[in-house]
Amino acid sequence: MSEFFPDVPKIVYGGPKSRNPLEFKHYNPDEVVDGKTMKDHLRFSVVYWHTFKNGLSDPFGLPTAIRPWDDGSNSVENAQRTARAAFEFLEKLGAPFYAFHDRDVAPEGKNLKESNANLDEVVKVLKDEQARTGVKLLWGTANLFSNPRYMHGAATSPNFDVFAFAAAQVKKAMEVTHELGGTGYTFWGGREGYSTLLNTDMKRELDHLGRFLHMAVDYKKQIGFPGTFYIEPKPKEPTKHQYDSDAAACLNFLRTYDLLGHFKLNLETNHATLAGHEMAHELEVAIGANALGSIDANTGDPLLGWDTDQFPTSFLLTTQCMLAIVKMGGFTTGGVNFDAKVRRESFEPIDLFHAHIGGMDAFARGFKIAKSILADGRLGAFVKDRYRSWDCELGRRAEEGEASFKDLEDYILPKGDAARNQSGRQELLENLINEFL
Ligand code: XUL
Ligand code: CO
Repeated sequence: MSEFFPDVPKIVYGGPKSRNPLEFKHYNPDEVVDGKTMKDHLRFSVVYWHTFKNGLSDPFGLPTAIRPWDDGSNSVENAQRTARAAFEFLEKLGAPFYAFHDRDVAPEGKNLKESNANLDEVVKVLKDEQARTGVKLLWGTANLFSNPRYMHGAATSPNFDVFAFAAAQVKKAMEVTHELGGTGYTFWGGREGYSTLLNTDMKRELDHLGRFLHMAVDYKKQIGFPGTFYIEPKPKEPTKHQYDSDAAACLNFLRTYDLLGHFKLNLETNHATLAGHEMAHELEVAIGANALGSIDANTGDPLLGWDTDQFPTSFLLTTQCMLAIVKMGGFTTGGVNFDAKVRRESFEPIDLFHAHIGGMDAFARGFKIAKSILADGRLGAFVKDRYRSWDCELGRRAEEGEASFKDLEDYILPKGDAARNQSGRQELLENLINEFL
């Protein structure tokens, strides 16, 4: 089927020497690494909202995107045609997964009943297209931020009717995600945060969010949805402060409300940098709590202070991501989900292919570099050796909670000022990473 991208062939692996912009240079889906194909290691996913629905407007200008499948109407037919275009794209790209918000795939009706019926009509097409192509749903989610009803938040709205509406919307979004065999369901905070503390009872809003997520956990059990629940941190935008501000804040929230056993984190690079962290930091925080589930792969612009959602092309960035993910043992239900959009000036459909091919290649290359760094072993050995002074009897007891301040005083007093440090060798290690890039 070649209706919407007639000039684009199926994208194949051409190898690093290929000069064809419509071939992969590094991502060879069928190549087996450690008994698993690259396709299964990386689990690439395309997002519906940016790739098929985003007109590329910005706060200063109108949409620029040419999207032949979209007639601009709010009709179910338009949504169904968009779904077919999406699957032609996914099939040609060879992406094994996609992700959506309920309101990306189907238009909102004049009430919830009509919106649900619209969704059902489009889900039929998605189901057929999934069966036809073998493409799977990585995760679904509900858009609890675009409609003006959510101006004060959804699960944290001061308006109880809005809380109830959001609950009903998530209930339906979970049902369709389950029906489509989604491997996960994501909760991004949307407008769960505040613009000013002057009008906000923060503790009460957080309690409401905790209750909301417990109801979601209960409903997950009730319908037998086996997928993973993800929380996606972001510090700001659209609100001044989003409650799920970073990985550590999310983990604290989940522990406080006794939800940690039910959620993993979906970490997004541009959200990490908005929070003042490197993506690698966020990954380490999540992995340390055994809570890394999936990533929204993108990158920000170092000179712009907002969520520019650009496609990741830096091998250093993808290497850092894949080092953490490989060390964790790889993805289970999660994947590399390109929550990224082409620039407003890249308005033609072909730009969507260039963007995804580049992102997939960057991650494939990062994956291979990470594997080489780990196989080389020098980096891991350096870190292990840096802590070797702990590998003594008292060090062991201190780590295991069996030593007191008095024990440590007894140990160190006779040594005098004996604490001799060694160089952290940051520059040496940065050079070592460059050996592999
Ligand atoms: C917003 C963002 C969302 C979530 C899904 O910055 O990342 O698209 O990934 O709601
Ligand atoms: Co995201």
